[in-house]
Amino acid sequence: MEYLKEEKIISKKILFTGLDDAGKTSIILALQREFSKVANIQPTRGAQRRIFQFLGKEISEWDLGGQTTYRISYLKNPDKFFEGTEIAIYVVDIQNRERLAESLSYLNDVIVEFKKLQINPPINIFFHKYDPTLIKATKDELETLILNLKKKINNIINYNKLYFFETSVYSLPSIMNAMSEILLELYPKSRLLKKTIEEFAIKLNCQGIVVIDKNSLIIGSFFKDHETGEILTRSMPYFLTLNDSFQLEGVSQKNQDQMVVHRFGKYFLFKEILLKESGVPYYILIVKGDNPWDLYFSSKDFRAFIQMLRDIIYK
Ligand SMILES: Nc1nc2c(ncn2[C@@H]2O[C@H](COP(=O)(O)OP(=O)(O)OP(=O)(O)O)[C@@H](O)[C@H]2O)c(=O)[nH]1
Ligand SMILES: [Mg+2]
Repeated sequence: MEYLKEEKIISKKILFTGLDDAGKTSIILALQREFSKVANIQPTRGAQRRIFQFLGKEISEWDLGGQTTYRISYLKNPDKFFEGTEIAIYVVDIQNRERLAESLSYLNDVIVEFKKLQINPPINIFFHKYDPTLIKATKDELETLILNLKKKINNIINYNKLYFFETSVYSLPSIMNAMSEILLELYPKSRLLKKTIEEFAIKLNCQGIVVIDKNSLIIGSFFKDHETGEILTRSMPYFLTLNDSFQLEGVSQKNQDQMVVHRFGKYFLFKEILLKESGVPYYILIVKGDNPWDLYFSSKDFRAFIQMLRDIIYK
């Protein structure tokens, strides 16, 4: 009880809700790069909670299993399940057209409970299963569907903080970008992080930088242009996965280890960075078009940059 009380004060509650089979748990697992679990996913039983760190603060993540019996119990006990929500993520399976109306109706039920509890968290609606293959086959149809859904939601639901995203577990950047944007909103210091990263990139003539944490959440980035941003965000999950696989194989990662990929005449440099002894690792991916790159991560400027990140995140 004491623990719960304390947790309530120090951690921020983020709530995943929506119908069963919408893809909530898959999104959470994909961010953790638990792909074998994503492939064998089972319906979530009741409320599953996990605590994780984001920018040095605790986030308490609630994944509410969406089967009817559970949904009824959440609506009956809103103070147990919805109370204290600081961010809500409402997942809609856009491929299941037959259940769209049911999904919007439950969204409305959740909002009614929020209002009764007198809480007003941002509700981020994920139009999920917006798969790359589907976009290829039926782009116009999909766009019309999303547009109509947004209109409908805005018409039938009276809530001042609704935000929309299109996501798919088959496009990791879609989830990474959405979740990062949503979580960074919680941290006023995220603007300072962005500025620091930008200044460092310009000073060292980098074309792009992404700083990301263990949960695939982007904590800041800078891109010279849109194309560089696309390449970096698209390749980041693979660098992370490759890095995971080295660790799984028991290959110890020494501090000076880095991965370098040469492509399009550019150097992509990836490195794990520890901002705190025994703390969670962060990762940095840099793209530089020219030399010198070999001693890059041991440069004085790089060390100063890391120190600045450390100061912003932990002080
Ligand atoms: N095509 C496609 N399928 C997905 C996507 N995300 C999840 N799925 C599939 O959707 C099904 C349900 O996924 P879950 O993550 O278990 O859904 P959930 O919302 O957690 O369901 P409950 O726990 O019952 O509330 C699984 O078969 C997933 O493989 C996606 O982006 N695209
Ligand atoms: Mg689930």
